[in-house]
Amino acid sequence: MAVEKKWWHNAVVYQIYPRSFMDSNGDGIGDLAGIISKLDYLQQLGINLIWLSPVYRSPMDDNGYDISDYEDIAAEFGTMAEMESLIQQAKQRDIHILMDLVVNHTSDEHPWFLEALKSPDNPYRDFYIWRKPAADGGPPNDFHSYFGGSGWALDEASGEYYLHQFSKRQPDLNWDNPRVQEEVHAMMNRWLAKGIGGFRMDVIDLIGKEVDKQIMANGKNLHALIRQMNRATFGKGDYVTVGEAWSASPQDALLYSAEEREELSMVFQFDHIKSFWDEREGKWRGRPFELGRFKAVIDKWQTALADKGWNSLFWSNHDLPRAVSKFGDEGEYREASAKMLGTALHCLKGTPYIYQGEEIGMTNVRFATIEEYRDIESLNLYQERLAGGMSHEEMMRGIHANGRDNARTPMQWDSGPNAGFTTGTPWIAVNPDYREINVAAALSEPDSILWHYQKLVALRKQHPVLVYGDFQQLFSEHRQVFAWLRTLEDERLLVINNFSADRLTLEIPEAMQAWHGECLISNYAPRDQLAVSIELQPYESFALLLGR
Ligand code: TEU
Ligand code: CA
Repeated sequence: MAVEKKWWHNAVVYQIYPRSFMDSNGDGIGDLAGIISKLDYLQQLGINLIWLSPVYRSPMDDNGYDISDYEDIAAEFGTMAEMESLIQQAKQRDIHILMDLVVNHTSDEHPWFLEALKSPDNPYRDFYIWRKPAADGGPPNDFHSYFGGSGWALDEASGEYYLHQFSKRQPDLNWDNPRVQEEVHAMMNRWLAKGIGGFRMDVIDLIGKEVDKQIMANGKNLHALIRQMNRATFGKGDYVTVGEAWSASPQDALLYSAEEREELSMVFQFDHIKSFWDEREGKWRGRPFELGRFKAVIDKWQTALADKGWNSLFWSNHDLPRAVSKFGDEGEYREASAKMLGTALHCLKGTPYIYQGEEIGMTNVRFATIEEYRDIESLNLYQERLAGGMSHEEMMRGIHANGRDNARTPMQWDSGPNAGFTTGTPWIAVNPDYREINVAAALSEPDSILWHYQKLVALRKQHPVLVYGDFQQLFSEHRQVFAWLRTLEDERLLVINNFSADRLTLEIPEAMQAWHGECLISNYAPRDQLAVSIELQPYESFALLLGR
């Protein structure tokens, strides 16, 4: 049985990291007014959903993923009136806003936590997770925070420890407490009433944690909590909900996203990213990209979800390196490979996400010193890994390749000072390649990556086969080519991508040699037919709507 059709199935999501998108007032920090000023640009790109990384009030220990008031806007980003204006002005352009729902943890400045700190009897104490010290007075167990050090922090006043999976300024909420559930649901409903399109749910796989068993992801209550949230909030309307789930297997993804489960619209999982991380050192000692591995992971997900669940498609986000740097070529073939990656992404099954700047082929940054970095993860883990014996050079290589600030340097709007992002001093330095790589240049070049992306976004609306077609991999043993066929009733779409800088000859099996049709998109001369063999250019890719 096919999935039930939804309005957003053919939509493309654009992710905005507000701090780095557009600064309207010269303080060096992107803001809501800056986003509003770029809505026409986004409308022209054709996207219908914006995932807005957090703009709530926050001490910004983790750039807003540490929230001290879910119902107010950080002063540096603007006001609630501007947020409401953004929602309305986007809607006039048929764009809906997905708010980032960060409810695994709050900031340590959230009033709930400030109350909880007052005493173990405080009514808010149980909003968080407290344990007595171990026999030696140290943390209750050896659970480690993702941002370095113990995942337990001592509250000196009471002598108890609280759990924080991320920084110690991000205490974990206790989702076993019904009052936490009620408060969060009520908050979500007030946001929905403002007219947003739904939520992207930060680390949602962690909320069912079973702390004493050290089970953090996929705890036993996880899916019950999500179903309950669905019933209490977004399930009442036609909203889009995206669950960030680093831990998800395809089987888990079906639990989150299968229609009849009444949980979420889709999952946002990282198998294709994690498969290039080192088993011990994680992303700080990444493995080189290898297409075979990549194809196997994508194939696994395309096949497993098929028409029972719904997946997100992305090459990058605010936690990851730039797509073209990771999976393509930053140098000679930057444009060709960025277009190829765009084509591959939009021709898979699921909902494509464009991370800000991807549509112009922005690249990783390589700051020379650790002082130029801003991300709490890179800064903390630099200290921790060096203390553990890793060399400065190796850790810097890890940060250059996979650090989160790669995605967080300012959006490159033009070739003027600070890439047109700010008239002041940007909170993090602009990537020096902005003189060549910027929106103004892309807009004026008919062949640019930007117009290629615009075309891809439009194609998903025009051809249901891109949205609903079955996925079948072709040439699965090939080491440089990733190709597939999408089929929907009598429509067939052939997609061929050369994931390498090599010119190569692709031998076509006899049964396919006569295939021909309409070339929907390509990054070299359009092709309208196959033959006994075809010569592929470096990073060449094309999609052919096959005729009968
Ligand atoms: O990310 C979840 C998360 O697990 C990442 O921090 C991940 O561990 C890291 O990027 C990989 O090394 C979400 C947000 O997307 C991220 O920005 C937040 O820092 C984090 O949650 C905490 O809210
Ligand atoms: Ca600003």
